[in-house]
Amino acid sequence: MTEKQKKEISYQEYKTEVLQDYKIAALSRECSLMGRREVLTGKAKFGIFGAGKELAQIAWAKAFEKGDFRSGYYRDQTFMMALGEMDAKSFFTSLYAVTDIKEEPMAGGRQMNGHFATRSLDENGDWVNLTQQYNSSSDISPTAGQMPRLLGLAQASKVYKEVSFEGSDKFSNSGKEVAWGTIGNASTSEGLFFETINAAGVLQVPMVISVWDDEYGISVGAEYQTTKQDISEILKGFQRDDKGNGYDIFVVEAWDYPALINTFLHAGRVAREEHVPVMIHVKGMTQPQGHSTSGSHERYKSTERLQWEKDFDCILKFGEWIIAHEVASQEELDAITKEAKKLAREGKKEAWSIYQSHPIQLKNEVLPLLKAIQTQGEKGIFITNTIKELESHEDLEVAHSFKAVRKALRTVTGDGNIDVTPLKSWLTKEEAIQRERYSSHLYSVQSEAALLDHTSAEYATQDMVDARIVLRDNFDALFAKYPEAMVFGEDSGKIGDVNQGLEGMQAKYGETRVQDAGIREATIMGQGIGLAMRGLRPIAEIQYLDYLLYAIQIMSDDLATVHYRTVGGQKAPTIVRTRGHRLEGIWHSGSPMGTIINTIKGMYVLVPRNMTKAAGFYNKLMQLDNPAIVIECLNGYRRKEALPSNLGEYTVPIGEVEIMQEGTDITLVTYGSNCTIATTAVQELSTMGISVELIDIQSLIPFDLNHNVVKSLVKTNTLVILDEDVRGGASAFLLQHILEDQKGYQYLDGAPVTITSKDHRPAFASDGDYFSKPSHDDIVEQLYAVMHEKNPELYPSI
Ligand SMILES: Cc1ncc(C[n+]2csc(CCOP(=O)(O)OP(=O)(O)O)c2C)c(N)n1
Ligand SMILES: [Mg+2]
Repeated sequence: MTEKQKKEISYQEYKTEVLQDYKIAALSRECSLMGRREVLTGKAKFGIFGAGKELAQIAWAKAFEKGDFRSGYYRDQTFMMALGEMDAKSFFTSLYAVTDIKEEPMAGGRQMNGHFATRSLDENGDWVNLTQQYNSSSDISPTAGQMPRLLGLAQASKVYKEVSFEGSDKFSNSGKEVAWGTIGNASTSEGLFFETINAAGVLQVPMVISVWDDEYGISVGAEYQTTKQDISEILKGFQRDDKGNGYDIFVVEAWDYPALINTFLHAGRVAREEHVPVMIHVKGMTQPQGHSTSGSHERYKSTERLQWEKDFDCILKFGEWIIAHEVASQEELDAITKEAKKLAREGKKEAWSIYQSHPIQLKNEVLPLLKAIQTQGEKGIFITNTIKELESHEDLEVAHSFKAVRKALRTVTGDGNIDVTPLKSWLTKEEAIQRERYSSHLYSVQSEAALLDHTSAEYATQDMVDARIVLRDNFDALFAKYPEAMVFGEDSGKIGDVNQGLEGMQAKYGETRVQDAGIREATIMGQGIGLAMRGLRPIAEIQYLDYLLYAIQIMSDDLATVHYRTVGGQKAPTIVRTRGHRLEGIWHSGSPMGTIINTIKGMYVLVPRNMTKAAGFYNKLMQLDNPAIVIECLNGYRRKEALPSNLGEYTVPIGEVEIMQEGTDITLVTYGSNCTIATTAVQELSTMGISVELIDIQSLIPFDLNHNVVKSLVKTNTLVILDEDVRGGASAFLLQHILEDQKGYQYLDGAPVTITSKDHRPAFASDGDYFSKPSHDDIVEQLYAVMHEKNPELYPSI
C-alpha cells in the first residue's frame, strides 16, 4: 500500500467516524423531539431529554472504556446511545415504562426516562464481569445525588490498585478504571457537589466530573445559582499546583467538536494514569426544548437567549464544522438527519407495540370473562358500562383491565346467580404478576432461611473483657477472612474509632482498608455505595447515630433503592456501622428509629444490645449481600462481655427475636440499649410478683420472621412496647407488625401500652436522661399499672 493510499484509508475512517457521530447526535435529537410529543399527546407520562447536550457526550463516549463507571443525571441519553447501551427502541420503552427488563434494562419501567443504568448482575443476581462492559450506576432524581456514589466508584479503582481477592478480576483491571460523573450547572449549588469535590481532591481518585452548563436550572439562571456565575472559575483553588495535590480543571465549549474530543481524551488519560481527579466545565450548552415536558422555556428565557441557543445549537455548529472542513456536504448531512428521523420513528413504533402488548393481552382475556357474566343473574347487566369503558380505551394501560374487573366484582356482589369464579381467579393470578413487576427486588436476599440460618458463638473461657474488645477482635478476624472488606469513617483509622473497636486495625491491614475520613457523612455513605457497586465490601462508619441524618438522604434515595430501582440489575452490599442511643445530650443520645425505618426500606436495620451480638451481625452480613445498618448501643461499651472463640465465624440471625427472659404476665418488647434497663426493671417487678416475658427484637427490618412475639401474647395476653424513640416512631412500627401482621390483637386482654421518650430531644446529663427517656422507674410503674388494671385487688395502685 502506498503512503497516499494509507492516507486515504485513514481519511475514510475519519470521515466515517465523524459522520457516525453526527448520526448519533441527530438520532438522539430526534428521539428527544419525538419523546416530548409522546408526552404532550398523553402516550407517556413525563419526559426529560438530552437535547442541546449531544456533542459533549459523543466526545465523552470516546474516552470511556470498558470497566469504567458513569454516575450521572438525566441529560446523558446521547452518551448512552454513543456507547451502544441505548437505541431508539429502548429510549422509548423507557419513556413508556415497559416493565420487561429485556426491553427496558435500565429500570424495568420503575424509573422515569433518563435514569440510565447498565446491568451488573445476571438473572441469578450474580456479578457479571464488569471489566468487560461499559458501566453506568443507576441514576436517581435528586439533584447532585449522583455525586457521593461517584466518589466511591472512583475510589474503588484506587483500592483495587492494592487489593485483590478471588474473583476481583471481574471488578477491576488493577485499578485502571475511571469513574465519570456528570452534573447540571445548577445542581452544583448543592452541598453534595462541594462535599464530593473536596473529598475526591483529598483522596486523589480517578474521577472525571463534567458540568453540563446551560446557564439554567429549570427557570433559575446562573446569577442565582453560582458565585461569579462560573463554577470552574470559583473552583480554581482546587487546581493542583506546587502547593499540593488537587484537580485538573478544563473549560470547553459545548459545540466545539475537536476541542471536546481532545479535552475528554486528555481528561481520561490524566485520571486513568495519574489517578488525579479532573473537572470539565462544558459551557455553552443549550436546552432547545426547555427543561422537561412539564413546562416551556419561552416563559423564562429572553428573546436574545432563545436566539443564541438556536445559533449555538451544538448539532448545528457540528454540521457547520463538518461542512467547513469538507468532511461532508449539506446534502449528506440532510440525508443522515432523514435517516435518524426514520430510525427514531421505527424505534418509537416498535416500543409502543411492546408497551401495548401486555395490556392488550389482558383486555382480551378480561372482556370475554366480563361478557360472560353480563348476561347472568339480575345484576350482570349493570356491568355494561364497565365493559364499554374498557373497550373504549385507545392507549391501554394494564390498570384498565384491573379496574374493570374490580368494578364488575363490586357491582355484582351478592347476586348468587352469577358465577364470578373465573373473574376472581383471573384477578388473583394477575395480581401476583403485577406484584412481581412493581414490587419485586426490594431486598436482594429472598430466602428467609438464609437470614435465619446461623452459627452460635462458642467460648473457650468465660473471662470477661471490655465490650469493645469483642468488636475489635472480631473485625480483626473479618479483615483477615475477607480481603474485600474495608472500613472508613471519622476517626476509624489511626485511633481505631472513637470507642476503639478498630484499635490496631489500620496498623495491621493498612490505610487503604482501614481509613480515616473527613467529616462528611453523605460522602462516607457515597463511598460505601460506590465501592460496594464495584465488588468490595465496605463498612461505612457514621460516628454517631444522631449524625446519620446528614447521610440519610443518600442512604434513602440511593443505597436503599439500588436493587429495587434496577429490578435486581445492580446491588450495593454496604454495611453502615454507627453507634447511638442513650449517652448524653441532644445529639449523642437520640434514637430517630422511626425516621430510619421509614426511609430506608430495602436495607436491614439491626439494633444489637451488646457487642457480641453486633459482631455476630457483622459476620452474618458479610455472608449476605443486602445493604444494612447496624446500630451499636453506646451504653454497651461500658460493660464487659465474654470473648467468643469463633470470632469472624459465629453469626446472629437476621429477623429473629430473642426471648431474654420467660414470663407469664406481660410481654415486654424492646431492643438495643433499653434491654439493659428493662432487665433490671423486670427483676424488680418479679419481686412484686409480676412475671414479665422480655423480648429483644434485635432486628427491626426484617422484623420477627417467625412471628414469635404473638406466641408470647398467646401466653400473657398483655403487650407493652418499650422504646426510646419518640411516640409514633419505632413503637408504632412494632405495634403495626404485632397487632396487624401477626394478628396479636386477638390475644390481648386490654389495650397495648407503649413506653417511649418525651417528644423533645433528650436533655443533657443524667437528670436530662431521666426526664427525657423511659427510666427504670417509668418501666416498673407502667408495667405495674398494667397489672393493677387487670387485678386491682392483687395489685393495688401505688
Ligand atoms: C434535590 C432536588 N431538588 C429539586 C429537584 C427538581 N429539579 C430537577 S432538575 C432541576 C434543575 C437542575 O438544573 P441543572 O442542574 O442545571 O441541570 P439541567 O436540567 O439544566 O441540565 C431541579 C430544580 C430535584 N430533582 N432534586
Ligand atoms: Mg442547567
